[in-house]
Amino acid sequence: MTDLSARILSGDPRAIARLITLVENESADAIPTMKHIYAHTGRAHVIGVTGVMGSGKSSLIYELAVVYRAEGKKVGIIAIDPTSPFSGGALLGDRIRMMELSTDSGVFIRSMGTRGMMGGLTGALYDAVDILDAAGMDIILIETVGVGQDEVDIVKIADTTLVVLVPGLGDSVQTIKAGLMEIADIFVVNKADTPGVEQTVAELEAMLDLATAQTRAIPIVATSAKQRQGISLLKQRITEHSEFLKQSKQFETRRRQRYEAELVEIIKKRLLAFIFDEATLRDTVDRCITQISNKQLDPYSAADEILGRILK
Ligand SMILES: Nc1nc2c(ncn2[C@@H]2O[C@H](COP(=O)(O)OP(=O)(O)O)[C@@H](O)[C@H]2O)c(=O)[nH]1
Ligand SMILES: [Mg+2]
Repeated sequence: MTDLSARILSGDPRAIARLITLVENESADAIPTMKHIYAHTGRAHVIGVTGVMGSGKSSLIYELAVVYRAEGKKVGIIAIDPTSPFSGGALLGDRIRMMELSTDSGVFIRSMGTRGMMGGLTGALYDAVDILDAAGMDIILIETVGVGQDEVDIVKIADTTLVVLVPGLGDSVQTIKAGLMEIADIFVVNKADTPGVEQTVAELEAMLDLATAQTRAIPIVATSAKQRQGISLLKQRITEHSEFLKQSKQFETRRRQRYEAELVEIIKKRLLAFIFDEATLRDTVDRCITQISNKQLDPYSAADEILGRILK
């Protein structure tokens, strides 16, 4: 047991922050601790919150956290900020309200940047979730801005995925990407204090009626994070989804998918490190690159050769 492991398991926020920084930096120093704490993971309910910028994801997360805290639950929050190369650099707008929570010892808030990270954020995000889980968080909320692959990847990590929409974007529902529709376990129509909420909910309902092969009706919850309305109902729907997962055995299926994705990330990272490392196949890689530039070799054949070296 490393000293850091013991501190993580006791829920020490400084230790949590330090270990997340280590995994973000892909430091080998994190690995012994990650191994030690792993047996203590798997308890937390992981909630992914995705949707377009400005739809109120951070505000909703804040309000949900308040509701969970009122029940005595410990809450971990991870905000994924694709624009920030720095850890700890939360979007400014989120900060003011989140600051209020950050003085609560039952809440841990972390922003993780994706830009400039080799191989993206995914590996570090799996680790961060495990760290918060081992540190005793009952609920882990992950905010992702709905851009690129992020919102689709979130389903691999989250037990429950919330897709947040807002009224007043006219044909917003129609323009939601198919991928985003499919990942929703619960739809949230936030900013219900603004005009057009009924229409958006109706459009969503109509669209969900058309969707085929559903094993469960996808709930739609209208909320106003601003006026603190619909938050308890949203929490209730999340709890119901969690119960549904457990009863239908989908919980296990989803968790297995998450563990597979996590394993893939680790193996991918190690394999690439092995291939491109100075000490192992770097010379072969450099020679292949030279031959590729001279058109003596194509990249596929080069990959065959390099992988052949590992597999033999
Ligand atoms: N009217 C209204 N504004 C909201 C509501 N929720 C959030 N906002 C505002 O919408 C803006 C974006 O909110 P934020 O939580 O940062 O959205 P995010 O980008 O999805 O995280 C902020 O100015 C919030 O104050 C709501 O329910 N009603
Ligand atoms: Mg936000």
